[in-house]
Amino acid sequence: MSARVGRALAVALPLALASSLVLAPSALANFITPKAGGSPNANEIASLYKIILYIAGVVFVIVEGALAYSVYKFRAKKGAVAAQIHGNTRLEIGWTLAAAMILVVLTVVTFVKLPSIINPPNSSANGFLSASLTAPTPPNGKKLVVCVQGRQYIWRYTYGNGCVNDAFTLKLPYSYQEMTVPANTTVELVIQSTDVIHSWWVPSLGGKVDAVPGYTTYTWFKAHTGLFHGQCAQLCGRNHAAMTALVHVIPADQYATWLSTQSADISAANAQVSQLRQILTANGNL
Ligand SMILES: [Cu+2]
Repeated sequence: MSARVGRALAVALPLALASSLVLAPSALANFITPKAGGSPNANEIASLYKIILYIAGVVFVIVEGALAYSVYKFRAKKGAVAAQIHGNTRLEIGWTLAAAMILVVLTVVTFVKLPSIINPPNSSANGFLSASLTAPTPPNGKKLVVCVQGRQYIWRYTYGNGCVNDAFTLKLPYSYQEMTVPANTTVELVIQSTDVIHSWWVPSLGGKVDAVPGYTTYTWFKAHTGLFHGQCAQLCGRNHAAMTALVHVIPADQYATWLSTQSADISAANAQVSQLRQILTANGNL
């Protein structure tokens, strides 16, 4: 390789590396950065991730650029004798301080962003509202509670206050796999598991939250209308891959109708089962 080609390469390679890092987030949206756009907490997670990614990218380019430059500039040459260097106090203090400063910046940015990821906001004025006192609660206390129960290998959703302890006595409506919730409403998810550890994860609607037997965990989202796909994110057994989730966000003014239709469908199905049970018992087949 001639010296000119080598010099050109020494410039071109770090440049290519830098531009691929800078352009990657737009070209590979949702591939190397988290999905967002469904809920404020998902958006905040994505923006925090990007800030850290960009800072890390700059550090990576500087360090790798210096490395590539040094490898090229100080490569073995005939007859050359390597310089013997025994430390450089100013340089060492410099990069220790720089690294410490970067950590301080990352810590401050993270703590500034965390509240908007953890604390749910109020539902919008056009949301579907019901009040409850359990955590996590928006400032005005108004939210929709949905209990999410993981079991091998399906998600069950029970809708409304009291879904943790009184779902049966209150005859609360429920559904499997597909959750239906109203738009612009702060939805609190109360997450439990009946068997092994599962993990509730709908990327566009926020972070992953484990469903752990014997414990109750919480998360929230506040979404616009649409369909949001999710997947159990904790290997929970041989059919783990089939444990998908779908969140169907409908306009808030249609929600009451959906709830009553769902309740009516459940009652009708239960009535059919009781009827069948009576017939089978009468026939001596049960
Ligand atoms: Cu699972």
